[in-house]
Amino acid sequence: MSRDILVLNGPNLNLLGLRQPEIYGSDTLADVQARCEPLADQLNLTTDWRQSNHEGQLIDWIHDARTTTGGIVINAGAYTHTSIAIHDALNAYDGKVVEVHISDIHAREAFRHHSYISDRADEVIIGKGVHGYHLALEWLGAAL
Ligand code: CA2
Repeated sequence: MSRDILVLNGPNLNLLGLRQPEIYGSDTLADVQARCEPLADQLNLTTDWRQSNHEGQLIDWIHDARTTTGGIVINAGAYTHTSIAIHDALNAYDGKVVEVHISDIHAREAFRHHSYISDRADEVIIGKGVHGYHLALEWLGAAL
């Protein structure tokens, strides 16, 4: 199985580290990526990091990943709680799926408690801050 991993980030995660540090911390997405890359190397994984604010773009990238990757790490942002379309795209994906949330979605507003991603995900990492991305790569490193 391929050890190429798509790390997919959804809407507003381009603002990570720039706003609401009390919830999401002060690292930017670029900081998180830079810190994860040496770990990915150690685990013999190759990562492709992408972020989009557009549901269709995220779905197109999931479709492209079907033939090129062994796993997807996905923080779908608020689409987690709304998108049957992303759920369906992940169901058409045969590799491993790890869902990451920086904050503890179960300790926040009720509308964040349900995830359309979780029932497809092979592993779910919630509320560990940006360290959740490291944990996701470690899980995939062992699983693939
Ligand atoms: O905790 C997470 O990782 C979330 O997926 C983040 C989403 C939120 O809608 C989910 O319920 C939980 C929001 C990402 C927005 O990120 C921002 C970061 C800084 C400033 C504003 C938004």
